[in-house]
Amino acid sequence: MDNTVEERLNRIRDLYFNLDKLVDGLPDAVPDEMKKKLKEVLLENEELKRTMQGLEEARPPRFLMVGRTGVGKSSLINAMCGMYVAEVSDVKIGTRGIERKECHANGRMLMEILDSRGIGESVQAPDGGRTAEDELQEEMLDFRPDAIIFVERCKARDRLNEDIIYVRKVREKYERDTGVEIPVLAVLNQADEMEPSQYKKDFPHRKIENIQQAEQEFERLLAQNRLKVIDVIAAASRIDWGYSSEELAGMPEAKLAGLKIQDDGRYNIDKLIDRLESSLEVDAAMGLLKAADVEGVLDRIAMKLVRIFASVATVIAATPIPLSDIMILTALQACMVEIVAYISGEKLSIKAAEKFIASVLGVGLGGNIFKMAARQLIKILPGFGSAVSAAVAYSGTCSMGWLAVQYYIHGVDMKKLKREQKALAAAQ
Ligand SMILES: Nc1nc2c(ncn2[C@@H]2O[C@H](COP(=O)(O)OP(=O)(O)OP(=O)(O)O)[C@@H](O)[C@H]2O)c(=O)[nH]1
Ligand SMILES: [Mg+2]
Repeated sequence: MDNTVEERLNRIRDLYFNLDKLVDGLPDAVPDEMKKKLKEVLLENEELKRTMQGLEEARPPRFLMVGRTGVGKSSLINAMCGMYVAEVSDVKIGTRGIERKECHANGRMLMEILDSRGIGESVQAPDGGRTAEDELQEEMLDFRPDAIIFVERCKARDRLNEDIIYVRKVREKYERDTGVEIPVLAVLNQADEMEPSQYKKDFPHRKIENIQQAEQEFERLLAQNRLKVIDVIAAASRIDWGYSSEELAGMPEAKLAGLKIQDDGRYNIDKLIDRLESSLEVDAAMGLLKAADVEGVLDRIAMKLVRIFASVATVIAATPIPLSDIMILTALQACMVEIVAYISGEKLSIKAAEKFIASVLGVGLGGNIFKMAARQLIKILPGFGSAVSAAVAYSGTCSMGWLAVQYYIHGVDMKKLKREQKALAAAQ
């Protein structure tokens, strides 16, 4: 696998525009009517279209970060990107410490940040000038953030109400001006500082309990002050890059981008990205996935496609499929497996996908594997009567997709996969 993530993402996108060819490439054993039906349901799927368009139009997400100096806003950006991100900032806007920044690494813009530390400065300046809130408001109208990331220290007790009210006002005013309800994610950073603070990794149970208590307490304050958020997530952004902050501050961008993580003290950053991703518009969501942790992005996109294919399977099953036609589900799964393999960097090959399915289901190759696979499917999937239910179509397609992701993207070998699959089936 020598191609870059960027290239592979482009390939997935191109695939969408050739979905009909992919389906046509299914072997002759799959009747033409079935191919026609498959093309229809795939091309009509809005979620698939949105996801693929998101890949096509992926752009760096824009976040408004609100949090007092030193809560770890810059560290959080690094933690999300898994890279030491250079902040290229405009001149300060106004007088209240609002900054507009582009986050760069390896010559690519990963995200845009409007950084506001101006909480607590909503009183009018002595000269009768504009408040920090006014300035932020104006800047937001131009910046058009996709989401607000509201950062506090997990340990903080003071001034929380004041901060929450500030964010609520900013959000409400933006909604009045634009009609847009911006999603807000509350992050309680520096969760590693919670007691017992000597544990920096593998938090013991009582530390996790303390962290969860802080989340609950913050949720209570949010409710009390009527600020609606997507979620409250306690997180840690601590990363040791092998250099002191003074050394980092003086480092040229090219060197910063090449820094490797020496000690990874991140906590809950994955969860945070998931929450953000699911509440952003699709083009920004895809941009976030691309910015965040390049290793994980293929897995996330592949699993997203698997869930979409599983929902396509339920559409197919919505008009109950007689058992004689269950082959259409196997054909759909073969297309899905082919796409997952392709994302992993393999060549497009329906033969390889067929082989994978045959192997998972334990049927021999040769003959009409779709028919055999279908017969096998009937045996292993529970709940078959005379027709396939939507639930079974969904879970069967999901499991097949999950197995393909494990095999192609994570390189898990087939023997191990089959053991896991047996355990899965036994648990059902
Ligand atoms: N222990 C711990 N320290 C953190 C964490 N996140 C940030 N820090 C430290 O907190 C300090 C401030 O972090 P920054 O990321 O510069 O904070 P900031 O919010 O960007 O600050 P301003 O740019 O001044 O507004 C630095 O010394 C970081 O190393 C964390 O999750 N855990
Ligand atoms: Mg900063």
